[in-house]
Amino acid sequence: MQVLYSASQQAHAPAFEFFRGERVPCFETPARAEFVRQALQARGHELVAPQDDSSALLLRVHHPGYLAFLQSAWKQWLALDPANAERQPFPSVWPVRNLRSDVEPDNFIARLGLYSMDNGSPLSAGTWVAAKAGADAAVSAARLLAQGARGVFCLTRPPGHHAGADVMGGYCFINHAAVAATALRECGCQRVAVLDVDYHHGNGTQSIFYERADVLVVSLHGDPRTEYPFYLGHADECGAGAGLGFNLNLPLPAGTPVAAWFDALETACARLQRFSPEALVVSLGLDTFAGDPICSFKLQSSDFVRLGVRLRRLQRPTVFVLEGGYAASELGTNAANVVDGFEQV
Ligand code: SP5
Ligand code: ZN
Repeated sequence: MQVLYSASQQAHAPAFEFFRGERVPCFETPARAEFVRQALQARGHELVAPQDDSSALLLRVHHPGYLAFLQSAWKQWLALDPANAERQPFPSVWPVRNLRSDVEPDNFIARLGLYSMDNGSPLSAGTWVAAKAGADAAVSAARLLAQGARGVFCLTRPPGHHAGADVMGGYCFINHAAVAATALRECGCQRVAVLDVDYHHGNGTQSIFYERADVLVVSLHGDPRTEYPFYLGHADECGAGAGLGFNLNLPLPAGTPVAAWFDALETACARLQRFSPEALVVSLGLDTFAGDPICSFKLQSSDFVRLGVRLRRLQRPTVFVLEGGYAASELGTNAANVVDGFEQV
């Protein structure tokens, strides 16, 4: 399988995030992509550099004000104080409920809060460059599918599925899966489906397509009553307006056994087949792995082969977009297992 990879995706390298009130080393590291790259190359998959510029398409997924902020955020942070080069900005105030989000404040931290859903999306000097490279990869992947590829893998990081039209969150800045789906629609696919198998609900992807019937979003994830992102991902969220019936959430309790996870995958696959998409985007979070340090599903490395086999049986041209997965040293094996399962059938 062709693997879209850009070395720019390593440019996003913040040092810290917050966990239980402490500043801890980031779980989402450049090493993750390196493990995936090495494993895929070792199994004979070909690395391809993204050839497309996603700039125009990005404006169909994200709001211009958000993109402008993201693109210049580090420069703005340094403008406050050159010593900030060695520090990280975190939001500390958010325009919740009856506060106004229609006026962009002048204060940088206030703008960061306006465009964030949490304090869990650490920024660094290379964040924009890395996330943009992921978007370029997503557009290139769509083009490769349009040219006849059956499967393409986007080795994106930072991940993307928590990023909404105008908000970053959960280590995500640009929603690469949404970019891929939008690019596929543009390539002439009438119906595109997104299947999100990350441990966490892909709130950004759901929100972006919530009122659309041409992009079905199906997600299997930890129940938001106990799991991040907490405020979206319940089973009664079915889409709205023209999109009513085109969003399916399958929340599962933390600790769900492997057999029950694959049962839910069957439910997801049945909905996908009824929709009969001309292309499929898989938000491939590998944080469902039993060894993941921040998640609580139980998949073993061999289960990722089974996932790949099942996805191939859908018989849809498929773009895999890497999302979460924090057991870094096993991430390569798990990603390559999905790809090999997909190509085995
Ligand atoms: C893309 C992706 O996987 N983003 C995940 C963001 C999760 N951020 C919140 C982390 C909360 C960690 N809770 C750990 C509980 C450990 N028992
Ligand atoms: Zn996740």
